[in-house]
Amino acid sequence: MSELTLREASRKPDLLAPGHRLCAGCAEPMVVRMILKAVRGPTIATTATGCLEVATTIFPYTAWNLPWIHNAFENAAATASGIEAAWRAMRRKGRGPLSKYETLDVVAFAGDGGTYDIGLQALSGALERGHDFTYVLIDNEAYMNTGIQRSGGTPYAAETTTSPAGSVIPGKREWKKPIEDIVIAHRIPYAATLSPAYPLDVLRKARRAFEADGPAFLHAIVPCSRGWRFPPEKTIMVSRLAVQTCVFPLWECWLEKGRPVYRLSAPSEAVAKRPESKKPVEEYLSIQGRFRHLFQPKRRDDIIKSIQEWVDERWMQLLEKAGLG
Ligand SMILES: Cc1ncc(C[n+]2csc(CCOP(=O)(O)OP(=O)(O)O)c2C)c(N)n1
Repeated sequence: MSELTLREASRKPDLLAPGHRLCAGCAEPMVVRMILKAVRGPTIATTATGCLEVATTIFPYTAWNLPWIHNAFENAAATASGIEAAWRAMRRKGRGPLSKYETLDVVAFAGDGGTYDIGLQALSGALERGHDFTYVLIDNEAYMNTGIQRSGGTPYAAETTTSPAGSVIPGKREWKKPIEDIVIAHRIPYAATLSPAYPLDVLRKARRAFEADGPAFLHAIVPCSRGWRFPPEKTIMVSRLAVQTCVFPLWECWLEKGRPVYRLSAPSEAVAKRPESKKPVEEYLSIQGRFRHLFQPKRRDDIIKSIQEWVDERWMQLLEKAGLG
C-alpha cells in the first residue's frame, strides 16, 4: 500500500477546477478535490444527478479536469461498473482507447438521495458483482439541489421541506438508514468514512480505496450551509463536530479471511481513548437551523435525549466492532 503525503498531494493538479457554481461553504468540492488528489493515474469519474453534477457542468463549461460521465440519479454504480467492464474487455482484446492503461481508477460520486434511496439497487448490484471501482457517497443528508427534501440519509428530527417541523411532527420521524452496514454486508474489500475537517485522513483513505482489489465505498459527511442552515464559514467546524460528538465517527473497514475488520481513525480513536472528551450531541445540533425547533420556542429535551441515546448506542456498537468495546 502506498502512502500519500500532503506535500505530494499539494503538487498534483486539481482535477476538479475552481470556478464551479457550488454554494459558498459547500463541503462537496473540498472532499471531491481531496479524493481526486489520491488517484494513481488514468481515472474516469461518473456523477449522478445532484448538486455536484448540476453545479460543475453548466453548459458550455465544465469544472472536471478528467474524463467524466453524467449518469441518471439512480445509476452511478451501474455506470461505473460499465466503465470498468469496458476497460477490462478492451485490455483483453488489446484494442480500444482504454486498452493501453494498466490501471484505471474508476470513481462514482453520488448524493444521499442517489445512494440511500434511488441508487441503492444499482449500488448493491455493482458490489455483488465485485467491480473494481470506488463509490463515494457525498452525504449532505437531503435532496439538496431540488430544494431540501428528506432522504433515507436525513437524520431523525431534521427539518426539511418534506419533513417540516411544526405542531404535528417534530421534523423527520425516521432514523438515518444504516447504509454502511448494508454496504459492508456485501463483503467488499474496503469501506471508510470521511470528514472534510481531516484532509490527510481523506487522502489516505481515498488512496486505499483506489488500491483495493474490488469495490470500495467511501462515505463522506458534507455539511450543507443552505440545507442545514448554518453560516457558510462554519462548514469545517460542523464537519469536525460531527466527528467529535460521534454523530459521524471516522473509521475504516477491510476484509480479513472474508470477515470485516474495523479500525477507528485517529480523531475517533482519540475520543475512544478519552471518553470524557466526547462532546454532547447538543453542541452539534444547536448550531444548525434544521434543528432549531428542538431549542425554541420550547426546548425538546425528550428528542435531544433520544438522539443522544441513538448516537451513544451506535458508537458503542462501533467500539465493539473495532475490538474496543
Ligand atoms: C428518477 C428520478 N427521480 C427524480 C429526479 C429529480 N432529482 C434530480 S436530483 C434529485 C435529488 C438529488 O439528491 P441527492 O442525491 O441527495 O443529491 P444532492 O442534490 O443533495 O447533491 C432529484 C429528486 C430524477 N432526476 N430522476
